[in-house]
Amino acid sequence: MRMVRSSLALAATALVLAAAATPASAASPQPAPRAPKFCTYVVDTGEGGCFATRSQAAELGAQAEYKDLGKIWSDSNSGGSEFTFRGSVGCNWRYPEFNDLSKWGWNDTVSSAQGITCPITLWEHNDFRGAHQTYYGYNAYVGDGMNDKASSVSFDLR
Ligand SMILES: [Ca+2]
Repeated sequence: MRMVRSSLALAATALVLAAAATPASAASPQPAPRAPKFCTYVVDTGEGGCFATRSQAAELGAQAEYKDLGKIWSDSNSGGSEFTFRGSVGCNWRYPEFNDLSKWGWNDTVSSAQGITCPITLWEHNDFRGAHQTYYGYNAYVGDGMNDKASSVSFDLR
């Protein structure tokens, strides 16, 4: 999210101008930043949720048989909110549960990604469609081609 595209910068400028032209709106023209959230989804059980702290998120599905498949962040350099995909099945599997990031409010916002147990593939559209890119290990920035575009995630080897 933080790698601001020029269209977003223009929108912010328009907001400032609109606020200046309206005497009643003395509040900050910038929307307040959302507090970071830490989300976990356990594919084996279907349990998922977002929490205020990383340790709360880590408790969800912390059983030994579950592995962290990979993580995504809403900002570059693992900043902003964090989402951990956890499961016991492992790699080379297209988890149908991960076909639509908007289910968790994560559509078109991923800016950094980490393949942990598996490489992580980001897809431009939901249901694993459109442009896609596979990331190995930690990537501080997913690149201009995929920034703020991912709508589904898979862990299949490519
Ligand atoms: Ca998208």
